[in-house]
Amino acid sequence: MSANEALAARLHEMSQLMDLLGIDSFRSSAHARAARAIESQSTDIALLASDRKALLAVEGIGPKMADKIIEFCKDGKIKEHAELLEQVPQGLLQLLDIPGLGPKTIRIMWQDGKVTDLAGLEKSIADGSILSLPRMGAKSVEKIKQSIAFIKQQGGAGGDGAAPKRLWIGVAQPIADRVVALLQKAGDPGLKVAFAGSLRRGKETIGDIDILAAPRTPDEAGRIMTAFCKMPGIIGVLVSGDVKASVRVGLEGEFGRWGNETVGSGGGIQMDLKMVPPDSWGAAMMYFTGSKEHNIAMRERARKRGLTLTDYGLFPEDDPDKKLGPPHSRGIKSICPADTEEALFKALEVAYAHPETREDLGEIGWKQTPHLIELPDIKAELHAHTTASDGRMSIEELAENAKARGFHTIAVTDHSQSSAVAGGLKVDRLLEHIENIRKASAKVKGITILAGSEVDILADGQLDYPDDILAKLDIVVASPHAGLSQDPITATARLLRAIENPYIHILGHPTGRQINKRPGLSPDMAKLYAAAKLHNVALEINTHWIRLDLRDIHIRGAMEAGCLLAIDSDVHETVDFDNLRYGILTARRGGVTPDRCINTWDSRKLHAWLNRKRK
Ligand code: DGT
Ligand code: CA
Ligand code: CA
Ligand code: ZN
Repeated sequence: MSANEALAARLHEMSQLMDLLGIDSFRSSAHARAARAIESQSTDIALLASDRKALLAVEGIGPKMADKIIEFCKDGKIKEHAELLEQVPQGLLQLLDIPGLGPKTIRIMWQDGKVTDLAGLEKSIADGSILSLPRMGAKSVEKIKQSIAFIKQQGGAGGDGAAPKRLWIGVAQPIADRVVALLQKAGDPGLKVAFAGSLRRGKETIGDIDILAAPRTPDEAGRIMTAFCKMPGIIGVLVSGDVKASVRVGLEGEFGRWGNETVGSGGGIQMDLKMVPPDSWGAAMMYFTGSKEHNIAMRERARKRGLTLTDYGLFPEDDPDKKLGPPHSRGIKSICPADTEEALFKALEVAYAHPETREDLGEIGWKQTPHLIELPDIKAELHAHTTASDGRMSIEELAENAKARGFHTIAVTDHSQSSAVAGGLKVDRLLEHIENIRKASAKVKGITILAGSEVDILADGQLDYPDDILAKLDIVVASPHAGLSQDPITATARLLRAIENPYIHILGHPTGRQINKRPGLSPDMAKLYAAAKLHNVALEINTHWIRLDLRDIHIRGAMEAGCLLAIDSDVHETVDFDNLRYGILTARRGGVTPDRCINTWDSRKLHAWLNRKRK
């Protein structure tokens, strides 16, 4: 966990503790807002907190909050947090891990039902006493029961209080693709079926997979439901009804080098299916794509215009207190077509926001939709390994693969001498390798093969080959591999020194983080962006789903600072090329336009740019 994540989690918990204690909701939501603000900061919080003014400039952080943040950075804790914690039974916090149970409901269970932990909650369900609590019907109790079963299976809440693990996008996506295809086949031709939720927004980790389908007849709906609940790979059906179901499916597939990483994720992922009427497809996709924050802001926008936005369409607001039930259920018609998202955006006079940008980070005020990068824009792979170091392909195989993807350029960038475990090349072997690359290049037609290296950035920022050797390479990707627990100030100096080297083109996986595994470096990103821009170095978006480094919020910062980006798959074996889609999603989340990504440039422009550092 990075310092930012740790602080955000702490503030988020403070907000939940306040809700549990019934402290006024204004203070609680101020803490929740501050937590979100810190999560989306690309600068390490310790650096930010060293300048109170910079901290106060962050939207969502006022003077009192700033003091708490500074206290956290100095002492590693917040006194008020400890005081809140003392007033709440330890076991209640466990209950917060149960999906669908919020602090306000838990407060009622505690105050009125004397529930103080999971065992107490299970008991009150078993003896039926929970039903005497306000707003607790048989249906909501059944939901809670299912959620408890689910979370126990996931290894959360069972006592260690650990939240269930979110799954890498690269593991969730192939499962979703398979299920979408399966449901398509179960329905009649032309059936609308798609994944929504965090997966459609391209988030780096996925809590559960949300699938929508729009059957046109009850018979078609029945076939879809059966196919979903009986599909191969199912390990449990949690809920099943006429129009929705939740199941758990096992993990599957070929995960390449990091295949064993999926062990420990509870062995599966939850998948929700929701069936919706075809004429409200757009409204349903919009609602279930989220994010929750985006939805709330869109609904607020509708409300200000005297309208109600639901998952069925856009309606005149006739029931502000929500007493009459959803408008569509009362025969009221949507004021605009609701079968596409575009129609709804238009009716609300909001520029269309691509799913990857729906996080309530300003997209609702856009004058026009940005032209975001797309997969077919990518024309070159500039970070790839061969059997000379730790890759699985020869130079020629690699080049043929790249050519098959329609690329005009492939860069061979094997590891440098200090990466001994990855078969890094000593200088004499590198020189020989360059010769081999030139020979392969003469043989394989129709693609340019560049002789490069992925050069280690040593702990002090020196590169792993002397300058006269770097000068012989067409392209240099410099990346940190070791010493990834350095403090932010040392890490900043290290990466800046690498960027200043006159031979480097790309800063590879700049932080070295690995999702769910290690936080990596937390350099001062603003300084990194400025230096990269000044020295004409592209910052990499490494597309492997375990890295996705730079991450979305960093990319956003780099775009705002005017940097160039490189979207590279760090290819070791054929399947790695397929990770490009995750890099593109992440890039789009960061607002990357094609012109700013060097992999989209035509061959002439790209090679001219590379050569500028070789004269
Ligand atoms: P995840 O599953 O944790 O990776 O994240 P999501 O975004 O897929 O969240 P999920 O599966 O709980 O819900 C799917 C979408 O449904 C979510 O993005 C927005 C919508 N949604 C769910 N709950 C709420 C809610 O309480 N309020 C609003 N406005 N929208 C919600
Ligand atoms: Ca989801
Ligand atoms: Ca869901
Ligand atoms: Zn590499």
